[in-house]
Amino acid sequence: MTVTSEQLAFYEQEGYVVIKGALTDGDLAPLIQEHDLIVDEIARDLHTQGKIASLHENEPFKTRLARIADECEQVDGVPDIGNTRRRATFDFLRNQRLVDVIEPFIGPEISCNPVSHVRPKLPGTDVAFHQDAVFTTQDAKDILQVTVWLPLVKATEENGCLQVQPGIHQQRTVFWSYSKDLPDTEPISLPMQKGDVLIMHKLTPHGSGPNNTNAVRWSMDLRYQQTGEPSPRPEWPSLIARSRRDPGSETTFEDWHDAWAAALDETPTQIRYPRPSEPLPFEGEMFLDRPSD
Ligand SMILES: O=C(O)CCC(=O)C(=O)O
Ligand SMILES: [Fe+2]
Repeated sequence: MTVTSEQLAFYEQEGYVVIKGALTDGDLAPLIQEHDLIVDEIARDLHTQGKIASLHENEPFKTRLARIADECEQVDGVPDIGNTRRRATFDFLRNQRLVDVIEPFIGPEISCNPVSHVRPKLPGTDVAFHQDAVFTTQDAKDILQVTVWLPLVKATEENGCLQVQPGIHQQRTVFWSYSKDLPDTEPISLPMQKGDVLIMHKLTPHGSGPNNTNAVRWSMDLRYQQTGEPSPRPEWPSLIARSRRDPGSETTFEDWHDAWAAALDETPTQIRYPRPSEPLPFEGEMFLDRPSD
């Protein structure tokens, strides 16, 4: 699937664009199966410890973790990508159809940085509005980076699909203390089907309302940037998803796996970097410079 010039223009204007049907069920199935297995492992572990009475084995992917969480308060998610470091997840981060969608936004030298997550949004939970530009060291604050958000189950208003504040990126401002400073504009909801991919500017405020269903709104939120630029979280590994200049430099599963294991040994929990206390102008490139078409 190629991204059209209309979609690129929409992105530059609005600060987000949904590419419908960018991925196939076959692209998502291994990732979903892998997370189904991760949930199964969590269930067996808690059951062995006597913390849940049932394995909830007959529940499908979209509800099983919620039923486990109902029984056991300590369950509020699953271990993240770098902690589990599984092969289908790695393969997905480099999925050619996914990377094809990203290339028009940041160019052909593409890294996935470690501010990338799997997110099982449980019933009742929401996500406060923020810009992704705030999750960074000051060294990497100006990099060109896109957020790639995609659902693993259908995302609806009812289960708390993503919401964005269109056009705010054009203020070229980082609202570091977002809860007190973000502009107060009406957000729009972005219901999405499995296979749809949202590309979002790092200055676009977004969040999501409460999940008012009894199922889990599973999604991935990933960050891609140009290879060689500073990482917003340098203590954890990035991976080279595509290099047109030097395909041999693309990261292998084994290297990615071992880099995460070593990095988490050193720095097991996320560092929260100091943030400026006031909104500041964004000083990086807003968009990829591309020849006008
Ligand atoms: O999935 C959500 O509800 C919010 C995710 C988010 O903040 C992000 O993808 O950057
Ligand atoms: Fe975010």
